[in-house]
Amino acid sequence: MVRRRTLMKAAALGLPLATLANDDHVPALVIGSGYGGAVAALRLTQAGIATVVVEMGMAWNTPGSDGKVFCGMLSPDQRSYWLRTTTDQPLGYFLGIPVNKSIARYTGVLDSEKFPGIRVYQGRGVGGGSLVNGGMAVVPKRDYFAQILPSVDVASMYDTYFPRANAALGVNAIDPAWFETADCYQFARVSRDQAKASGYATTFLNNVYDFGYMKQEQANTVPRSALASEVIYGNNYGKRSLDKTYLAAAAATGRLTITAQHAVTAVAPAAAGGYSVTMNQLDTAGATVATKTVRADRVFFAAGSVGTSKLLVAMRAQGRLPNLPAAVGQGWGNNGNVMVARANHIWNTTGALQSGMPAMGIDNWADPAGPVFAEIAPFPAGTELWISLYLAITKNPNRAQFSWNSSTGAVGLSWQTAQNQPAVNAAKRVFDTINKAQATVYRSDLFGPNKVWGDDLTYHPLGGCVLNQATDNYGRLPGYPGLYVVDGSLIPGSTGVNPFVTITALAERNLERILTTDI
Ligand code: FAE
Repeated sequence: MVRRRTLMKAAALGLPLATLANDDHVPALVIGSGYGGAVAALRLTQAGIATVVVEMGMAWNTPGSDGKVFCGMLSPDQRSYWLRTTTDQPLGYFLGIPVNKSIARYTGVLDSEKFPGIRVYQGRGVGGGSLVNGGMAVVPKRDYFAQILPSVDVASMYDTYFPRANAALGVNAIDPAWFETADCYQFARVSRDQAKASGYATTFLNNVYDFGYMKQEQANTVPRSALASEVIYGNNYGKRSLDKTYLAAAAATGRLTITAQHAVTAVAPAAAGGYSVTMNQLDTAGATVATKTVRADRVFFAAGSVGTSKLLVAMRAQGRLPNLPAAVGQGWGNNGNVMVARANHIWNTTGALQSGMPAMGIDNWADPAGPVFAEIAPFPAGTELWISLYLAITKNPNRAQFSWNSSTGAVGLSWQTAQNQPAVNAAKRVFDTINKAQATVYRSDLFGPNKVWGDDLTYHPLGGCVLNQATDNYGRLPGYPGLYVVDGSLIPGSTGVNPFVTITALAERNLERILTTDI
């Protein structure tokens, strides 16, 4: 079992960190510590099952030489990116000039994983995407959820599992009166007023960032985080990331251990029963310092849409899990993500101070000619730029597949940038209308020289191991009792809103069933 001394030492720091040793045997092993993994960790440990979460990224609990755990967005250092020597900002240009900078290669918190047709941004560390995301906690539209996951009972999701997820995630609503006066949301008010004047409705977005803390930031009574341009490289304060919610609650049961900086490379049936799980222990430069194999009675795949899909496709191709269904690796999508920015008139100032946490979206989802749900995104550069930025979520029907490439020994993703054209078309309808009504133009200098659309990146990878296709209706992998998928790979490429509440609620539903019938 897990070495007790290490465990106790680390527990004093808050997280029950412990390093697995070769040949350890564990009842339940969870691969990855994002939303799906954190739900599995909490519900398994609450049910009395000792659970080990294996996470390839770091436990972000130690301040750097600047006294902070995470680096700021305006001064990225090695902590910002996963194993890169230059930053890869979503907006990589300004006035058409590249703005990325050199950094030391390090196991940083944000991964920009490059496939031929798309860059997929993902969190790396204990807490997964919750460490780097915008915190927007949005329940999908009920009729759209019913369309994308027809095998799931919709009433139980909306009556039980979405509320359960929101409560455990610590979701809170912004005070609308404060929103109207806060300097840090001037950018959102400008975009809202322009949307309204162009015939579009807007809606407040809930968040897991503590809006009470943000009010104090605005009042200058606490150290700033969202108001200090912190978001995609981590928040030093204010954010209820999973290490403070689900994982902390799992730790409180006394049955959780977390093995950080270990990347799982193989899962296969073990002769002695259960599954053998092989992993590489990584140093902060990403080098393997040890390889270990442990045995687990049950394995929960929670490495995210890309991580889980890559691992399962490789295991099938390598003959370690040869009977996985053909649907494993299929049905991947980018949630229709596309980014765009508009240039405002000189009198429409968006504010030098902008909260890193978005709080409002333009809701044009009901438009049958091109549904769009566009988050009004901050551009927290610390100076007035007159820019209105948006992340549009659209109903792009295109999907891609993961497949094993025997010559490179790696798993590839077939997505082509051109497959994102339906997303661009839908977003263009909305923002052309706003530009026309406002007599404004697009910024064409931020995503590349003369490039209006940020169409080659996504923050919302979904699918690859779709519920009721690649798994049964609760995430069980057919033919392999004791193997489960619990993360965003279950969702077929689209959820119409920012995805983590959907991922969390679906994991809650599936874990409840798995615990009552399998364990
Ligand atoms: P995820 O959270 O990605 O966790 C997977 C974990 O597994 C990661 O910690 C990996 O390091 C780890 N892992 C991967 N492979 C391995 C391996 N082989 N061995 C061990 N560990 C491994 O998966 N969503 C919203 O709803 N609202 C937002 O405001 C929002 N903003 C975002 C902003 C950014 C910059 C990004 C990148 C994402 C954003 N998202 C947002 C998306 C959201 O974070 C994402 O859908 C979830 O984190 C996905 O949850 P999963 O559990 O699927």
